[in-house]
Amino acid sequence: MHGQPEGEDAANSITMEELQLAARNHGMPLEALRYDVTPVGLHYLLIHFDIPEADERTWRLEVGGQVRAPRTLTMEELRRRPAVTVPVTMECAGNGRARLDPRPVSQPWLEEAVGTAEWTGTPLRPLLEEAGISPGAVEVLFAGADRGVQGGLEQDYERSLPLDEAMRDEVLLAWEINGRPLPPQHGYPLRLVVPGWYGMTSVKWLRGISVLGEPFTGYQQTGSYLIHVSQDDPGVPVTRMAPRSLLLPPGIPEFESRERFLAPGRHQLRGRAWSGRAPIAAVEVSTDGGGSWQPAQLGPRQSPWSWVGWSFVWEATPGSHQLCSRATDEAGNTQPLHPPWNDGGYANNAVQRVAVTVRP
Ligand SMILES: Nc1nc2c(c(=O)[nH]1)N[C@H]1C(S)=C(S)[C@@H](COP(=O)(O)O)O[C@H]1N2
Ligand SMILES: [Mo]
Repeated sequence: MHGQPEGEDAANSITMEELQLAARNHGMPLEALRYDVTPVGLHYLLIHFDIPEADERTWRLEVGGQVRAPRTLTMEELRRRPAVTVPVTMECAGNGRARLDPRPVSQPWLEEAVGTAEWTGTPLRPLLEEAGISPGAVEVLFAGADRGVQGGLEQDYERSLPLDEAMRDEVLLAWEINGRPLPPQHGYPLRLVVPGWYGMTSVKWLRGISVLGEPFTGYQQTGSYLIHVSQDDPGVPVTRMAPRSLLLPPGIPEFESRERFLAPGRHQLRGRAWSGRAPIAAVEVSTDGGGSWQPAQLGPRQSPWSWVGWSFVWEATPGSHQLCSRATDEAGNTQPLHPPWNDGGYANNAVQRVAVTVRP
């Protein structure tokens, strides 16, 4: 569970613990929304414990559990398997957490915990098929080589997927990002990539895959990543990304407030939109804080798993404006104007608000 800041300043003051997390992990600067594929150093980063020591020459991936033929693979053996490269938009489930009131204490993301990378790796499914999944298997567990204490429990970072989700064609064991070996912070030498799901599913520093006959009950599955709206709520697991759109902030920023300044006249507003639940159907833009909405133009789709670009022509008039964008996916999911609260601060896809002053 996550704590909550107490007292009058709770809504505004960041705690030292939140600052420590924010200084280790970082978001994607929103101006990087201009790139179809996020340059590696600008992709967001979330690491629960420490980056583990790893050497690809001695790295081993253990595949076992409820399978006929358990095996151990070296990186060389993995690289000899068929490889694919897929652009995937990944977002942290805690994105938007710091906008909630009261604010759950954890990594205090605003809306920048996202990035799109081209991952190269081998599909997981054939590997599981070769291992021979036993009848009665229900989940697949993925273990990282990083270890720490969270919620009072010492643990390896481990997450599971239902068997049918793990067997989807797009699930990859990846060793490259944007055409280069994974850097230490993104999971070197091997990570799982589960397109469409929030980031916690894509286990980094992957050292073990275990087929389970019972659902996994470890901390990152049952003590975390559940949407609870009250104390007695058993909670709903966090799974696929809710639709979200972001606006590339126009003009120039003020250093501290990040408020934008821009000249009057015609401006092309640009941004990105994604959903892990269904393709993006529409993006709308508001220049009055969500009072009225107009359709944006959608750009070409790069891959079913990556964001789409959008644009909108704005005739900016002098004065103060609040720019917002709102995405809707083909399943009819859309972004709320105000964030729905939950105690872990997950999946807050409320519309972004960008304050702009238009002046000559
Ligand atoms: N082993 C391990 N895998 C992990 C994590 C972690 O702390 N340890 N963090 C998860 C979370 S919460 C997110 S959002 C993504 C972030 O991936 P990135 O840092 O490559 O962007 O990795 C996931 N995989
Ligand atoms: Mo995350």
